[in-house]
Amino acid sequence: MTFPKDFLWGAATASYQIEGSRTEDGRGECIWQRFSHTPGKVKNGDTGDIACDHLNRYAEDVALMREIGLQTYRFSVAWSRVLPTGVGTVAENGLDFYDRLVDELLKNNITPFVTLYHWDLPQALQDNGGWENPDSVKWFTDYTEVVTKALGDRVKNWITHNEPWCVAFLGNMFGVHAPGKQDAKAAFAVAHHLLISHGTAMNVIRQNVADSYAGITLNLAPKYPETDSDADKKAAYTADGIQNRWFLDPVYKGVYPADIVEKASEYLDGLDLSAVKQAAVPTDFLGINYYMRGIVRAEENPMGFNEKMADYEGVELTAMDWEVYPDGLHDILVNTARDYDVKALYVTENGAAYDEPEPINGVVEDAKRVSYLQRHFAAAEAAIAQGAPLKGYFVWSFLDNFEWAEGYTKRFGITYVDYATQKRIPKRSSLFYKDVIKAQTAS
Ligand code: IFM
Repeated sequence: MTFPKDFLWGAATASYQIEGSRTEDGRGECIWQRFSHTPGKVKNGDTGDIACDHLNRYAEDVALMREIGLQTYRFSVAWSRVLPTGVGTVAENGLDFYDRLVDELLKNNITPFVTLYHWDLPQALQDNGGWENPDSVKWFTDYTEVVTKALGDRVKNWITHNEPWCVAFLGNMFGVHAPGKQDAKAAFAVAHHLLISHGTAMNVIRQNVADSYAGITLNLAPKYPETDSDADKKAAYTADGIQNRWFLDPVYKGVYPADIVEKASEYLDGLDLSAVKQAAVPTDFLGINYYMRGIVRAEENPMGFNEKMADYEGVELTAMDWEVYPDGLHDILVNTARDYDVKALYVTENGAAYDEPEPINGVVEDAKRVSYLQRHFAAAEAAIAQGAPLKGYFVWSFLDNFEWAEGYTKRFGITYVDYATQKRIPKRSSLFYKDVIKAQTAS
């Protein structure tokens, strides 16, 4: 493989998934704390109370990043660690943690990419309507003000939101993520306010951070028609509209896709859709999280389609039962660059969960993940050759961690975490990644 010399190689995590989040440490409760402590919501009753204890072990973790050779690290800030009730008084000790983390990264020559919102809304704000409340735009803008003022002298790379589709639909329509609502109207309202708040936060970042480099991360999935029939093609276009265009069009064109507005009209009542023009503040880059494709066929139901993610025989699956489909990464990178005015693209997440063997001689042999990454890197390389302006790649994830509703049952890390002892143990994939980075950055 040959990537451009200035290509950035990194790994990603998120606050609630690794830090350890107890209110005793001064942070305010967040919606994932409430959700995971509610019986029946997360497998085995797992919570993020301790997670990877990164809050106390961040220096050791940064040393490990350096050992792998990571050039960049994407992490998120826990809103309620900085502002325990989401607004108002800043918890200085919370902010200090990120201050120390950033300094440690820079000391080790690792460039931080900071995500402002990766799903852990302060519970106090949820109690006040959460992202359904139009005031959420201001709450998020004010929070962005606090964080960028504190870290913006050293952090140049900012991501406003992580995967707003998941926040809106997994959290509010399907109820499998916090806050656990099952209300389609609420989900569309949440998506609307997330999009507008992306734009208002972009303006704050521009104001507070000299030489800022900022964008948003979307979980995009290419949608393929099951057959060549016109009906299936149309259905695939609709599926693309709901997951991809619903977010891309506002961010890059300032409008919602008309076909989906029409199809989803019953859920959009009461929203001022034109306000989404505020989302179209020019970005420096788009982050794409890629995990899966959709295979779509026409069906007679309100949305006109049915989508499957590889529920057929013989297909290669990860432990999440997600199909391994590297070509989808190639396609989504090339198609997004073709259809939208993106200046640069980053794979801000890609990786896989597998049932891992026990460590042998201090290494976890995760051959499947090595092969997964190898093939996805090759797909990314092919997309660059076709003109996609891909500038970097963040493997998900640096550490095994709290995989939301799956708790600790799914391990995505290139580093194994023994949760009983908090020992970090390298997986073969981190050694493979180290070799890739070394080869690609050798001058
Ligand atoms: O763990 C998540 C991450 O928080 C967001 N993107 C998908 C990952 C795997 O499910």
